Amino acid sequence: MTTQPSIAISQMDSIVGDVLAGTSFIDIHTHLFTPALGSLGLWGIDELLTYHYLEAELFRFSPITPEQYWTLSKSQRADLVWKTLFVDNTPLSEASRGVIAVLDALKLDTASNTLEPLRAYFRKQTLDEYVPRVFRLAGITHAVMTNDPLDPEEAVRWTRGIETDPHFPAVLRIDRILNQWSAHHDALAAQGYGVDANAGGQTMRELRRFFADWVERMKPVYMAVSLEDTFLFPVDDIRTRLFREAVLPACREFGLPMSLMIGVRRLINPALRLAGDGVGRADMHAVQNIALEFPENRFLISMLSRENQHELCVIARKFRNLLPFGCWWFLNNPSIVEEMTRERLEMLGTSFIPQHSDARILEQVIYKWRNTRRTIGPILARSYKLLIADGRNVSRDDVQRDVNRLFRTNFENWIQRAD
Ligand code: RAT
Ligand code: ZN
Repeated sequence: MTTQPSIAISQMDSIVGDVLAGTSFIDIHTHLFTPALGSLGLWGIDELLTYHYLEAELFRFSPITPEQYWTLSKSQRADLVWKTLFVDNTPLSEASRGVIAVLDALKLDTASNTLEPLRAYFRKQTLDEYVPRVFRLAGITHAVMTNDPLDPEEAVRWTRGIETDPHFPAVLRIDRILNQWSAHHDALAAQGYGVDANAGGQTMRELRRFFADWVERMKPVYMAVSLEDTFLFPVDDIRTRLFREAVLPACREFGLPMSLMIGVRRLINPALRLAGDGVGRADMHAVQNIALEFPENRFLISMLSRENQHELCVIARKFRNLLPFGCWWFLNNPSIVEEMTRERLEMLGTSFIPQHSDARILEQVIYKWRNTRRTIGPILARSYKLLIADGRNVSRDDVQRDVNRLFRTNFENWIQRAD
């Protein structure tokens, strides 16, 4: 039992808000890169405005066709997005409001008619000072990366060797291997591994050797894949075999959790490119079967469809090797974050990770984490108020312990636990 004084119900919102503001989080899934990976890392106003979430919105407001849009230069695209979504229209959507919040946090003009003054500001920043400042503004200590060993631009940098950066832990992302083996086994072969199109012969052993080499090179904190809404497991296909015979054994060997992000419906509008993906409800039998078949693997799980969230909570209650995380992509809107977080607290207590940013552009962590704190604060406070009403005092230490768990130690324990 707590020895600290109980928080009065009337103080709860402000104390929870305080604790959230005063706790630095670990951002467990981003598409950011350590500065050591050079031009792979995106930042600045042109990148912020050409984020694919905003590109999708642009085509709802502008008559430009995707084909015309892709012929423009990056700065022309940014100019068009700014004029369309921020000057000619009110930036009310979550992604557009995010740009406003970033500009405001950096004390820049949020209603500028042109981008030039903003560009001038970003040109003056140097990453060694700017990255820590952005992390401070976002209230995070770490941005976990997404690293693709079969991306030619990225692989060459890792192979040459980069200095590891404790603030940007790596993640071995294996979509190309698990989702498109037929298109990518050649790339593995080109890196010197004896794999073949049918995943026969030495393939599994060689793929495990590939993982061992990349684990050594990247020192990842977990392995990851995103999967379509149609994903089923097990089925009689190459992916099931790769998963069973190479990926999960490698995770066990190196003590790494496997992250499964399930529910994307790829390129429902191909002309939009990265902005063209959609969502579909997935069959949760796949998650259940995986959890049951591999009790010695640990899984981070995020479902993209709102309709899958309740089932995920139920399955997580039955399988301690599953850790639900994040309100991913189309779910990262206050209305849905609210609903999902309440449901998770009610069904899982603090045994989940409420959010990750999925930031692709450095400064996005500022608005994404600010919004998370703003949305989740009242949800947490509400749970404590209910607990007090039911007869248990809640101290500031209790709140601090829970916030640490949700936004730091659940993840730290998951990536360190060797059982
Ligand atoms: O949220 C996004 O930016 C998506 O485009 C995806 O990258 C997704 O988060 C993923 O990791 O596959
Ligand atoms: Zn992502």
